[in-house]
Amino acid sequence: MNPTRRKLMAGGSAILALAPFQRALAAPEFRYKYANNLPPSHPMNMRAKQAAANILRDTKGRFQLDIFPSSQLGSDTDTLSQLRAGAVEFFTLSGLILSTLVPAASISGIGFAFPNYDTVWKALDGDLGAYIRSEIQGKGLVVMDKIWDNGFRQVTTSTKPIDGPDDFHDLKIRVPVSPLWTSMFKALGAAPASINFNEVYSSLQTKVVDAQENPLAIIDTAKLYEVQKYCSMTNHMWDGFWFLGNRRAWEKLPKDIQAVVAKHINAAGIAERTDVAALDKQLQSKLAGKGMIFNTPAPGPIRDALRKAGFYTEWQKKYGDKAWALLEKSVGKLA
Ligand code: X2X
Repeated sequence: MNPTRRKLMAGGSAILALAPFQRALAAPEFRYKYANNLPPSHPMNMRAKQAAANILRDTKGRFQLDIFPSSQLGSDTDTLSQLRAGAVEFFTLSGLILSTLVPAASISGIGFAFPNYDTVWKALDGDLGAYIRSEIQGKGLVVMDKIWDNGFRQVTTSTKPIDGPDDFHDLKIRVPVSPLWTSMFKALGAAPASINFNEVYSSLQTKVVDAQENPLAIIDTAKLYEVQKYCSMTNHMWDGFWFLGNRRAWEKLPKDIQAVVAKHINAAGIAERTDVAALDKQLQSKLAGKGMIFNTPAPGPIRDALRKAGFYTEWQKKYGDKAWALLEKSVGKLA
């Protein structure tokens, strides 16, 4: 042990005096904000926290990722603007909401397109995902390779279960701010209201709307069961979060730091997919224990209602034949 160190260890006050100096030495060169709309207990935030720790370790303290869950920095709509302006460096956003900037990004949310997770990951880690990412990059944003899971979405209401397409008629249902969501629920005859996620709990509580739709992991972690009675397992669409970055902020990072950040973010995304799928299997009984009443309507009649309303042909036209062919290559004929 060198003499200085021995002296420091001998006197507690000397160690205390050194503490601020150590902090200054350890100050990260880059400190970036990552914003998202989900509660801290959701697997997305749990895994992001791990990724942040791994990144700090592997960059030897040069890069610190500060996580802002629960829309602390603003609604999704606001945060997308902040990301583009560089006020926030990273943001996870549903492709469906991102479609307000990148129209192609909502194609993964087409109603009843994906029968299961296998098909989802093959498409999103394959050609369809590559196409969507190139469209996102075309709008000047950075996007990580691996999309994170939100999940298969289920309908909750405070009024009645959804047994078939007729139960959607005039249903006051909250949908995220996205043309595809509004179009789909209008096609089912519902009365959708576009509301950002940070206002969903209070909108349900004050009965601005009677219903909403989200995967079980969100119904649980955002405590929507406190303000909703019925949960109908419609599995009407799959949804995922692209991990987006501000391009100028990204390009400021040295290549070796970029590589460490991308590696740990993508690995966390893969782990988060497994977490959400596992939760999906357990949560029905947990939520039933909290008083939610579950039912599972047949998907066929709801899908037929969408088809009859022209939903698939309308969106095929909007996305264009190239994008639609990439989707159908993974999931089969839709229209
Ligand atoms: O807003 C929602 O419902 C949520 C949390 O699922 C999305 O981010 C799309």
